[in-house]
Amino acid sequence: MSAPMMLSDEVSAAQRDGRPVVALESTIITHGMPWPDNLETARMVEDEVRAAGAVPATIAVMGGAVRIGLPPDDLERLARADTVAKLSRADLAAAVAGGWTGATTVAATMICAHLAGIDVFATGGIGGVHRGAEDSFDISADLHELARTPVTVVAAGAKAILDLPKTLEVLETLGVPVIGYRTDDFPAFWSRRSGLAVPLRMDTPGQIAAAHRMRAALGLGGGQLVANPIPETDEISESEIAPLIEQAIRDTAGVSAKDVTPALLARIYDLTEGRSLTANIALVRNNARLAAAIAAAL
Ligand code: PSU
Ligand code: MN
Repeated sequence: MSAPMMLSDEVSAAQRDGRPVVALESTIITHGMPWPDNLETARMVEDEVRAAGAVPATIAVMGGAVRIGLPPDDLERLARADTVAKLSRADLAAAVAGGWTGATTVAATMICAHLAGIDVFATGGIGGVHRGAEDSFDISADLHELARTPVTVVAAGAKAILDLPKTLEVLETLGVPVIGYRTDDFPAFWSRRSGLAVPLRMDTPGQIAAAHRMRAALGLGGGQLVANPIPETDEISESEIAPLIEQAIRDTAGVSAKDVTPALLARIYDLTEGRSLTANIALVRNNARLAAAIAAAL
């Protein structure tokens, strides 16, 4: 049995002609941003990829198939829907087999991108080790996926709601290359710097593409995390956001499992009066541009 997969016309044409393709996730649309900013952002991010000379492939599960590239109507349907499953490796097959509508997280998007032969993927920030994970054991499946699926993921670091030192430790344990793009400091999503050293640094898309190919040549398997800091003009400083993150964690006590990240993002949106969303949009667009350049280099 082969995977039920449906490519958009735009993506099939690009693959036929050997043009660069960038995968985009859909959980950020359904669980990461409010309507209608979510749809507007999804469109802007796709346009950012196109403007940079690549073709966007937004990934989701709809109608019993893995969808690679969503035509405008389906994108809008997904963005408007209010009962969409948040899919990771554990529930991807159940969702496709069961005909659910589901949004793919970083982990599930990597799996689907790889199935479709797409090497590069842009998102906002990956999931990681939550604060208090020593009690809750809440560690995102995104980290394990980076260790096993050969896709290069461009993100503005890991979301600052997480325990960033522990997230970097787990990435190191799992053998995931964490590459600072033109930075020596691991970016903290809304802020450019976390104060933590990033293990590797590269300054050109060509270097990142070469490292991606070399992992395959060496038989290493797994992906790479490219940590691309939010543009300076859009960042929220660490000193401003840190107390709001702590407040949001207190306010969402009792939320667990898959609901943790969406609840924290929504609370921080309120506490920053929407500025966290403006920053999130800017950083995703910035990641889309870099991902397109890496895909072109590959
Ligand atoms: N990047 C964003 N916003 C998001 C996400 C990424 O800017 O909402 C999503 C991704 O889909 C990521 C998920 O995989 O958050 C992490 O969820 P969890 O912590 O439950 O693994
Ligand atoms: Mn979790």
